[in-house]
Amino acid sequence: MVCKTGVKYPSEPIVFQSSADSDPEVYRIRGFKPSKTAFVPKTPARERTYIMIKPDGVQRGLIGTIMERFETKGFKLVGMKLAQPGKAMFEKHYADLSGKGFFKGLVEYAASGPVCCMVWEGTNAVKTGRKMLGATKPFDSEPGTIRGDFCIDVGRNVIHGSDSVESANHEINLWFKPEELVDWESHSESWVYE
Ligand code: IDP
Ligand code: MG
Repeated sequence: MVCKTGVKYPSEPIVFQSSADSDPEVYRIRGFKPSKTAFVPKTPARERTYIMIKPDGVQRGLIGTIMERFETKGFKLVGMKLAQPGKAMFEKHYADLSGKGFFKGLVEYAASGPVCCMVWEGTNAVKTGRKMLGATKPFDSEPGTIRGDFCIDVGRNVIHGSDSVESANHEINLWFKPEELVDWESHSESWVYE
């Protein structure tokens, strides 16, 4: 088998190509002709998610603690920066909530201090990231989740995480230039993935 494991963005499934067809020794040992059926990899596609520690999380010194959770989970950090872009950026970021009564306050809160912007990569990173964050309202968040452990009010819920692959792609493009994202191979890859 020839195994292609380079992780690309947007992520591609791992493709295995049989080399046995052209190898008479493999054919002799097996004793039967290799199947022509395509090999379907069982590993789901890798994803990237946009995670942002909001101004309250930054002010309260939670950057290290929150990053540690994603890092020790096994996700790979591919982009990170501190930013304080102003209200217009958050109006774009939260555009889908512009009709909500809390929108103005949300934008003011988000723009009130630096935010820590991150892109984390891994299998099911979007859905898993949401589980790690917990529910939007900290009261509904389970202990063990970030919001469940570190906050009380919905208007000060310390962290943002993309809610779908589509919005992750949109948010990553909004917050990061392509050259700010780093494609690198983690030495732990084979200790995190089967
Ligand atoms: P999410 O952050 O869990 O995706 P959204 O519904 O997308 O939740 O809302 C975005 C952010 O808006 C929340 O994280 C929270 O900071 C704020 N928010 C949501 N609902 C309320 C509310 O009822 N009052 C005040 N702020 C809210
Ligand atoms: Mg949301």
